[in-house]
Order: sequence, then structure tokens, then C-alpha cells
Amino acid sequence: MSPDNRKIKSTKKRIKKPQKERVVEETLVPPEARFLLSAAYFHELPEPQGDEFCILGRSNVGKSSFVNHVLGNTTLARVSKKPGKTSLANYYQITPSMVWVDLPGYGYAKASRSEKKRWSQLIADYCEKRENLVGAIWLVDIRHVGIQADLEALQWLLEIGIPFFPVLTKGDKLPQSKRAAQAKNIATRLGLPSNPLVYSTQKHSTRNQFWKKFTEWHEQKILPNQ
Ligand SMILES: Nc1nc2c(ncn2[C@@H]2O[C@H](COP(=O)(O)OP(=O)(O)OP(=O)(O)O)[C@@H](O)[C@H]2O)c(=O)[nH]1
Ligand SMILES: [Mg+2]
Repeated sequence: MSPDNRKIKSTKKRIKKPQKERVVEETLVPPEARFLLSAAYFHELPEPQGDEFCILGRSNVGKSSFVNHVLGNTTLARVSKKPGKTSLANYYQITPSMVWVDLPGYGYAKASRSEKKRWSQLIADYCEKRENLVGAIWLVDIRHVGIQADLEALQWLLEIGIPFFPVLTKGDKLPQSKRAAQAKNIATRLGLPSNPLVYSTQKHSTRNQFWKKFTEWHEQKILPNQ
């Protein structure tokens, strides 16, 4: 083999096959939210300012965990394994023009009678009378379809005409292979026009998906419940 031939051979070795194009998902940085205040009664709510969204759902469905995860800050809301942890309307400034309110959960039977009464009054007053309420982020546990308390909440949301953005929580508690079918099943059972977003605090990609869909919804490009 001549020296020239050797050179050609080694050059050939260095030529790499073109790499397959990899789709890298864009990571959205969540807004830097901060806790504002807590209110136990409607008359304690702050002056309306900006667009307000509430986080609504059964007790223990994962509302406060969702707030922390989707905003990338575990110090914002208090979370507990036991239902009934959030007993006040907790206000968070999300952007200069947007506020979220983490509400107590509905459907918790074991709270005292007076507490249950105050919670349901607070939720009802808030959703029915709050003038700058733009919509509810409505959380439903992906494993529990058609629980009476959720069906009643849905009926009520429709009656009072609050736009709502449905989110299925605890997605990781179902095998991946069953999640999409369950989302479809829930959409059918609840009469939703599209499959709700499946969320999991164990999966960072769901945060991205939420912000993408929620922003579209907020900008009124897509209304998930209409
Ligand atoms: N595996 C899993 N657990 C979750 C998820 N979201 C919430 N949890 C758990 O569910 C439990 C209840 O969560 P919270 O966020 O306190 O629920 P909540 O709806 O705010 O409850 P209340 O304040 O009592 O109305 C906690 O043990 C959380 O760790 C999730 O996506 N996956
Ligand atoms: Mg809570």
C-alpha cells in the first residue's frame, strides 16, 4: 500500500455520519411568584387587581402541590398527606397582572361542622362574587372519575359561568400506558370538549405543558371547557 493510499483511507474513517436531528423540548421558566396574603372570609379579600384565577378542587387532590410545582417553588404553599391542610384563600402574585388563589378543598367530610361551613361559604362567595375572577384551574384526581363532589362542582361552575381549565392530578399514580385513555374517559364522563391536561408533580415536562396550554387558554385562543 502506498503512503498516499493510507492517507485516503484514514481520511475516510474520520468522516462521520450526519447525526439524527434531536427534538429538544424548550424548558419554560415559570414566573417568579410570591405569597401575598391569606383570607378566611370574603370580606377579607384584597382589593381586586389584575386577572385572578383560583385553584379549585377536592381536598387532597393536590392543589397546593400543583401551585408549588408549576411555579417551581416548594416554599409557596403548605402541602400535607392529610386532607384539609389549606383552610384559607391564599393569594399569590404570579405576574404583575395576574394573581392566583389557592382555595380550601371541597368534599372533606371529616372537618368540623363550623370549618366546613366557613370553607364552603368562602369558596362559594369567592367564585360567585369576586369581580376580577377570570377563571378556575379545576383539579381532579386522575384515578377518581365521577366522584359526586366533583360532579357537583362541575355543575356549579357551569351554572355560574366561570371558565375553567381542567387538570388531572397525580398522573404518575397511573401507568403511562393508561393515562391518555383515562384522560379521554374523564373528558367523556364530564362532557369536556377536549382531554384535560394530565399533571404530575413527579414529572417536570408536565409543567411546560401546563404553561403552554394555560397561556393559550388565558389568551382566549383555546377555551378547554367551551
Ligand atoms: N404522587 C403524587 N402525589 C401528589 C401529587 N400532587 C400532590 N400529591 C400528594 O397529594 C397530597 C395532597 O397534596 P396537597 O397539595 O396538600 O393537596 P390539596 O389539594 O392542597 O389539599 P387541601 O389543602 O387539603 O385541600 C400530598 O401528600 C402530596 O404530596 C402528584 O402529582 N403525584
Ligand atoms: Mg392545599
